[in-house]
Amino acid sequence: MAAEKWVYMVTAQTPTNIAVIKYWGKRDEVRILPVNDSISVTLDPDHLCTVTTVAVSPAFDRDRMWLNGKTKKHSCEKSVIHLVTESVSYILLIENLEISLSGSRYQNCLREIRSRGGDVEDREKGVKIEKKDWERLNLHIASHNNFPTAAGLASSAAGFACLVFSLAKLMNVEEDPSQLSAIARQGSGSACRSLFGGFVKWKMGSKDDGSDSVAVQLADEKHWDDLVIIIAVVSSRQKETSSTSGMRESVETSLLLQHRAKEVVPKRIVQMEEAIKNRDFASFTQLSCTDSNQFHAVCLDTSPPIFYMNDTSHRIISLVEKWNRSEGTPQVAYTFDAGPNAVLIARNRKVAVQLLQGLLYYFPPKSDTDMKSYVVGDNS
Ligand code: 2P0
Repeated sequence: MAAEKWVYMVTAQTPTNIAVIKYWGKRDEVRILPVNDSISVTLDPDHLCTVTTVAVSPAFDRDRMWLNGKTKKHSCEKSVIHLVTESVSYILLIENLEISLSGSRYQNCLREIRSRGGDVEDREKGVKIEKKDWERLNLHIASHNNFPTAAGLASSAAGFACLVFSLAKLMNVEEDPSQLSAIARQGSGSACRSLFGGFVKWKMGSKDDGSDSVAVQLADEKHWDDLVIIIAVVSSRQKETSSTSGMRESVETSLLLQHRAKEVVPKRIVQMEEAIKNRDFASFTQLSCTDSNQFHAVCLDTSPPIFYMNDTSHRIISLVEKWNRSEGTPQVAYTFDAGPNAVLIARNRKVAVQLLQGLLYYFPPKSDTDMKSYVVGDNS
């Protein structure tokens, strides 16, 4: 490795994903192995996503990470780290935004990815890194979510998927996305599903080492591109019970979770795969809605009970249920993660427009700021 003070970097952008058959509960907390399979849809990368720049240099004295620095392009302020790739120029304000990488989830991801690093050579920039160098070279990581962190919008899914993906590119790791998904899974379970677009299944696997607990793509993003996803942000506050501690308490105390994992989800997974394959919106809606409701029932069955949805969430469910019944055939599917925000999946654009009109009528924004809270995603 040359002794020059070069910096070599890669920037990646990764979307978040929304589960339509939920992951809730681990059988192994360290390796992050789930108690059931799950299925998700990955959002359009231009909407809810994480952008991460990873950089390596012999000048870096330790691994460091900054989260959610304000992106500010073409500035040269002192407290700024300027990260440039071929296509993107990012400057992240780093003051007070450094986070610790000492947690086992970060350490597991970094260790796994470093051990798979390959040779990298960029003659123009004078960069020559050999496989063995990855163990001792230090990394700088700057990551930014374009949506509220830890508000039940799967920020950790996009975050860890993007971290693993960008590091794999930086280190010239020659693994396929499923193999990378098993590394991202060790950062946050749901992250493994964000390594693919379209519809994705996270197979729980059966091996103790987790090597078969990976994500696979069921259908790509073009397969069912009539669907429009609207996220109604009911609250962007951080949730009171983190998913990690919530699911631990559910595993320890909820009998419904045991029944769900063993008896209910395996059948639903088969039915959901079939519904996606056939673009069967009626079955898709029925499965998504009942699975979301059962996940929240498990939360209520947990001791002490966990409340992720609020009155507004419940009103949105009633509205959608009434509308679907009045039309005779489902128009909109709903699903709620570990928070009160509604993820609404309209069968097509026309329905999405009607849905937005309905939301604005029944939940009129009180201010311009509220208006901006209607975050609209679209997977077409
Ligand atoms: C899901 N959720 O399938 C479910 C539905 C929330 C409700 O995956 O402990 O942040 O990092 O593995 O991945 C949220 O859990 O939890 C989640 P960890 P994660 O999307």
